[in-house]
Amino acid sequence: MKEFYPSIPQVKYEGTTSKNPMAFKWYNPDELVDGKPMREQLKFAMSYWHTMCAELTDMFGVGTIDKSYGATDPMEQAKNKADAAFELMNKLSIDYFCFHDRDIAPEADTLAESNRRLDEISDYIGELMQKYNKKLLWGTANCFGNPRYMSGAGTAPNADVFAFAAAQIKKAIEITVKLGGKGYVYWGGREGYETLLNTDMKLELDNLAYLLKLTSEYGRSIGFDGDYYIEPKPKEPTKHQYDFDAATVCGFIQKYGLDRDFKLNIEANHATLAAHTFQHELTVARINGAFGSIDANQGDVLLGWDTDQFPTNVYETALCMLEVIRAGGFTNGGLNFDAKTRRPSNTPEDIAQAYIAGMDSFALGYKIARKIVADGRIDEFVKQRYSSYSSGIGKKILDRTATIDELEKYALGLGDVTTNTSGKQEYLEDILNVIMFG
Ligand code: XUL
Ligand code: CO
Repeated sequence: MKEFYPSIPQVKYEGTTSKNPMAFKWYNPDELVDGKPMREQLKFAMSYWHTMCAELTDMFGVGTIDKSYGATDPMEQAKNKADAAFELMNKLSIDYFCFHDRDIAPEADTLAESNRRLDEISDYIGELMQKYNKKLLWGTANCFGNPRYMSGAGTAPNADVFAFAAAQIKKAIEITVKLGGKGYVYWGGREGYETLLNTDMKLELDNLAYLLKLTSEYGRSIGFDGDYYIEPKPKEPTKHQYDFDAATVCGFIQKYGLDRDFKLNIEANHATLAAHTFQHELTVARINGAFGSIDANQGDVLLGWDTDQFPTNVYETALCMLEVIRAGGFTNGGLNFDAKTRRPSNTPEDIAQAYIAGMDSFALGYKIARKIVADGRIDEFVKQRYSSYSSGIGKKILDRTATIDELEKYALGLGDVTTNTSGKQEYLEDILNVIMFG
């Protein structure tokens, strides 16, 4: 079989003293952590759309990297692309991948022919999965790229578009099930609005919930036993995306009775676009019982859009992995690199280097997160901070047995509150630095 990445070697763990750019410094796939190899704890996934498809175009220029894989015929190209994808995953020790339907097989003029192409390519991908021992983390449908979706898919004002989206998602779930995927993502591509002057928000939200219900129930009926994920994002492409942030999505799935089936896929850059930290979004998901999977990337604090950079900020990866540990680790989810190199980083080696840096940053972040837990000072401080709820009036409040009259009587007897203690943020931040760099 043709080798697509001759300049990329089999990347191995060499430790932090290594100066070899094509080696892992922290990620040691087979190292046991808490009784499981790191590769099973972190469950890294390659995003097909960025890595295999996107040519690094931007608003001002065409692509800077060629992703035609030596073919002009679209189906031949799709097969070569699949060969290249598995070669790359293999060389980088990435066990999982994620795709949109249109990433793996080009859309045709009719839905029937698009579906036939998907059948053909997914057969081929299934063979490659066996050969290379790779797994599908999640599948999804691209219901945002084609002009038919210009005003949304499930939230489109045109019922024909709703029907088309439902059929497209039905097929994407079938392909996900066929390839053994344990996750199916709904990112609300253009599910949002540009102006309320032309928008019936209630109808759109009710329709969106109905689309999720219909398609997720269909998935269950054909044996999908994994998790459905909604991926929040506040804006881009639409001015206002309905799945704004984790809290909004949790409210939405609870309102429409979808919370038993749906969890969240939290993306770092989407969190910061919503003016939240990555850790905030993960915490909101966890406390709502909706922590599912992660799109690992990072934004740029100086830019107001989704830059989808490979994550290298270890402070962020450490706090992310702390939340993953608190959530009990990944079950069906994992860490999908929804990330791309910068436009001038336009070689295959740059792509490999970007994954190495991202995987190392998460492996290091995971190690730091485990140290934070083992150190125990931060958790202990938080426990102490709320200790007034472990006895007396506090316990009654926590047990929900306190009455309003009792609270009033108690408050009247206090004179004033003199028991507040410091939040010690700086002390905690210092502990974090000592754990990270000490
Ligand atoms: C877009 C985005 C998507 C989803 C899958 O910002 O994150 O790639 O992850 O549709
Ligand atoms: Co994403």
